[in-house]
Amino acid sequence: MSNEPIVTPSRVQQQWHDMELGMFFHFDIPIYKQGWNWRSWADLPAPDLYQPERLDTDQWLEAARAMGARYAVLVAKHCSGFLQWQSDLYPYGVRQSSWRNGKGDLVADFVASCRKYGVQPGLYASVSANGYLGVDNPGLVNRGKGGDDAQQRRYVNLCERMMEELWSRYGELFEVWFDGGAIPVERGGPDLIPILGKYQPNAIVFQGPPGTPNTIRWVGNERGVAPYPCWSTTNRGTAEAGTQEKVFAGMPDGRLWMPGECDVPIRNHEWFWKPGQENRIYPVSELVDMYYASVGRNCNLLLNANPGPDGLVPEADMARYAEFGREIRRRFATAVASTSGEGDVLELELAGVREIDHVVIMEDIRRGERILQYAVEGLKQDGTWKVLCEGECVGHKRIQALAAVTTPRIRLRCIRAKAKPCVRRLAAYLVT
Ligand code: IPT
Repeated sequence: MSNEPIVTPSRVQQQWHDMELGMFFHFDIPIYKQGWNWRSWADLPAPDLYQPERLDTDQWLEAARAMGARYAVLVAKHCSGFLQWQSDLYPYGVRQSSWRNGKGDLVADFVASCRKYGVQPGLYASVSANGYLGVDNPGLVNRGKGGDDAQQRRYVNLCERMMEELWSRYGELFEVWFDGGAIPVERGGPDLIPILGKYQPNAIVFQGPPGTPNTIRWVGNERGVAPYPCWSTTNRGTAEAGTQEKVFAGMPDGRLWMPGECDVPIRNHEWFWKPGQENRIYPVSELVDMYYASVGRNCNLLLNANPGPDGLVPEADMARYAEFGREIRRRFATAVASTSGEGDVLELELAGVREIDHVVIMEDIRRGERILQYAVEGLKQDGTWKVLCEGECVGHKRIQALAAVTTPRIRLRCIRAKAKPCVRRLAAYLVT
């Protein structure tokens, strides 16, 4: 145990952890020009191609609800540079399309549906790439090479105004997403922290520029799998830190609360709709594995939806979200028994000799991630304890499947901790 103060999440980060599941929505003009690559830096899809004729964002939110997502993040501007709101900034967006006579605003529809469904809205608008403006990672003009200060300043100024539009028009946003992060101002990046502070002080920010409050981080892959252990604390986000696995795993003694979010497409490796890929939708068993490897490892799972050119989430995908949501509820709606408490050892009576095959542990993260190593043990008939599972990080939630065991009682034994463990919930389940 050390005398360092224990790092804790902000109030909004606590809310974010409790949500556990979010739905990502990838939709952009390139789905109307299959095969086009924004990095060709030519032949941009003409705005008129954008015709989501049956657009119904309520149907999108039905998908989120069926899965059990409590927040949703819409791609408002992806790498193409096409703006899916009524922007005044440049002539490439919904305003230039004949869809809804140039009056359509996908962001407005999306946020309204989120509010109607009680799902917290979030918006993705990356500043690291823009096909229309010739910008590429890490957010530099000249296709990522930079080298033109005046042009870079114009781009950065435009980004700031873009975010001002997006963050000021649609009410409170729960999450703001920077794909690939945003380079710091000193390196030619946009000055976004004051704009966030002005319009969205409470937003959770994925890969915000260094110094952004309420930041969350990437886990290093788009497969829905967090490393284990995966601490919420770290010293810097992945955006500027490169790709070392140890950064993705966080650091138990990190100074910043910056938990991991696992973003993953539902169609293997495809974020955007493509025709004839219903056979690539992950089966429920794989989605459940992802859930265990994300929510079950102290992260949130942001599962993607890819509405098609008609503006609807395809039926086959809809069915899968519902199936996935049902399976999670089936597994974890009812515990055999649960308890909470403080201290190095916490016992859980199972109300008789019961069969169990899963344990779920949650720390009271308002007091930090205190547990550094633990074992869960079951009482045997001879009165001794048998180790059922072990681990390091618990944090918001740890889910572990066990070989089925019959026992009257289990206990959580903390082997190492930063300070007295505070367990919000220790629960046992019989899932299979
Ligand atoms: C990748 C970015 O490099 C990373 O910073 C993060 O934003 C991630 O996307 C989110 O999925 S790029 C991707 C092609 C791996």
